[in-house]
Amino acid sequence: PYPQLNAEMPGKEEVLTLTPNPATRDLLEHMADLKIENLWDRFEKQQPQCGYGLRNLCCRMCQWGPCRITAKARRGICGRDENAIVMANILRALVAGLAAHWRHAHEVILSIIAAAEGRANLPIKGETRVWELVDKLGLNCSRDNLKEAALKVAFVLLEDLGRLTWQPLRLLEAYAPEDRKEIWRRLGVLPRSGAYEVLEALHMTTLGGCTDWKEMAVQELRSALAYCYATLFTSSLATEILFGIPEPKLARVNYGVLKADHVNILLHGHSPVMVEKVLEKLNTPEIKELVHKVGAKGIVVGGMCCTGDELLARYGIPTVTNIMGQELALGTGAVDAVIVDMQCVIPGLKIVADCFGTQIITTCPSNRIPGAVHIPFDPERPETLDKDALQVARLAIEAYARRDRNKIFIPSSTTQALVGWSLEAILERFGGEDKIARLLKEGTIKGLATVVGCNTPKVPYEHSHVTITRKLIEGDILVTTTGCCSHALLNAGLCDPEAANLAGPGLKRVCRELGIPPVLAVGGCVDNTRTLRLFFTVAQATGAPLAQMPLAFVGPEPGNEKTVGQGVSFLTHGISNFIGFPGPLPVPLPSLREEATSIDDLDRGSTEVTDFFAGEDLKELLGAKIFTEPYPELAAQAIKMHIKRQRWSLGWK
Ligand code: XCC
Repeated sequence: PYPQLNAEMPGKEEVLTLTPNPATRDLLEHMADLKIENLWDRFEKQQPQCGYGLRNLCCRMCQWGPCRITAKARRGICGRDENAIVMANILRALVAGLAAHWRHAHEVILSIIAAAEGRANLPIKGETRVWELVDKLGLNCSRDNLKEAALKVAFVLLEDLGRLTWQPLRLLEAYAPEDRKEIWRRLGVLPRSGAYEVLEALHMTTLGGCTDWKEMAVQELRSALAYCYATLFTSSLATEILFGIPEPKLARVNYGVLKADHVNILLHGHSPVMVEKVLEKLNTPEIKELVHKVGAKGIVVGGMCCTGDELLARYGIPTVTNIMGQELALGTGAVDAVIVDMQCVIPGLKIVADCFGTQIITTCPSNRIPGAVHIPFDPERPETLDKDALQVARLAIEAYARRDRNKIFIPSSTTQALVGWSLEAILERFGGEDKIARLLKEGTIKGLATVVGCNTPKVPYEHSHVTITRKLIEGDILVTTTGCCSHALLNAGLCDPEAANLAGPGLKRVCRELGIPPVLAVGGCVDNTRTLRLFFTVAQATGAPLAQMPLAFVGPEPGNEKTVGQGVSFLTHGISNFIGFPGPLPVPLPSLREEATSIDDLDRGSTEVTDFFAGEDLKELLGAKIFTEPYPELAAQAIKMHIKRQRWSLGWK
């Protein structure tokens, strides 16, 4: 039998001690007092988790199984070995994440089409982005017809989502650095489209399909490029076309933004199209009158997860928390309604909502929740969008009157942040990419790291995100952030210009001169492309190849299947990954390290696959590899060493 792993999993006590946001602690204790269950309670009940599953050594890809690899049974029933099983599991996780971003991109692109054809009452605010794409894609458009241009761009993006015959991705051709394209061509990993690569990965991994793990690894890289250019770039750029490119602005964040005597509405999910409309409706005289009628003093809108990040970046709408804080937010008893779109809305949200009479409104047909009110947005039937958004707004306000308001507990803390760091905003504030290149070369800023991703109950909540980031900025490394990690860093005050005090001398000086924080919140997870484009631009300005630059992708608390593609996207560009426990790769688990000689080799999961991604093979092919380190202090150390090594290789002191 495999050794028990639960000894490594943090219990509630450890979470209470280490989690950096005092509001989290207060709410965890408050919910325990009220005897309301949350994900930490369920996590405890799941211990010990399956050792085979933890190592990706369990195969469930047919109905002969499930099979698992043991010292006695070295192969599954069909004959698959551990390498093929592990690689297939990782590949399937990556394309599941791809499918999620694909659906997000699809909704936003169809919304542009509806807007441009005049069928939806939606704006096209990102004029600059439309013309940039027209030029980069070489489209033939008349300069005085924005709608026609947006329509043409949208159809190209749509093609990248779904093309089934061989042709390289248009967005990859338009945005990827030339030296990278050459490497991908040589490796044969250029993708056809988002949809095609998902289907091919599923096809390869089904019973009796591909059992050569190396070919599946090639499909992993190909799928990651589809993920990056066909779904992340498309979602991010399409959203900018509709709603504009964010600019820097001050905001307040954290649970304390909720107000007991206001209607508190949380917006949650990823695709911000419907909620943009709802925001518009919340400002109408009709809704304001309703607020007055239900006896509230006003409306507080707060954001969660990536929809929250989008609205924070664009409008400075306060964010509250991330995926693992969603039950805690409702645990305040102050939330009247949560309007959700797609992804990362956990079922536990509705369970806590029912304890307080909070109204949950679902707006995406893919994300239904039993017992929630469903008012769907369909970009192919956008005629009812205004009416539906008004109805959503009305329901959210009316919930205030119905709810029991005796159990409200709002932790007082709020934090200031300077947000809205689109690529353009960063370049403008620095005075261009050449300035950033100079600061890097002379060593005033030692490197650039993006610290991103989800949360996982397998490490003390938000502790890794905040600890690593603090250490990096102390070491003069400028950090960008998105997604759930950004909520941790925002609430910890690291996105406040005042956090310059926590930075090393070089970074501190730069932050003070430019009035920026040492951690730049660039948006939702699809906006990792903003960081990627920043990396491309700065590398080009220094004249160094991407793979030699002092850059890092850091995902300390991976949770969702979507995180696999994020990391591998950066990897394909020659940017090494630093992943916390439990990474998507089967690496020796902490409890096993000391005992590594006394346990069966298989305890590592698939050795060959691990060696490929975390060893020198991939480094040789792509110039980057995956490091896994669950302990945040050690992870920060490893990242700083990596940055140093990269600088040495360039002859930068
Ligand atoms: Fe979801 Fe995007 Fe992960 Fe957070 S970070 S858990 S994917 S909300 Ni994107």
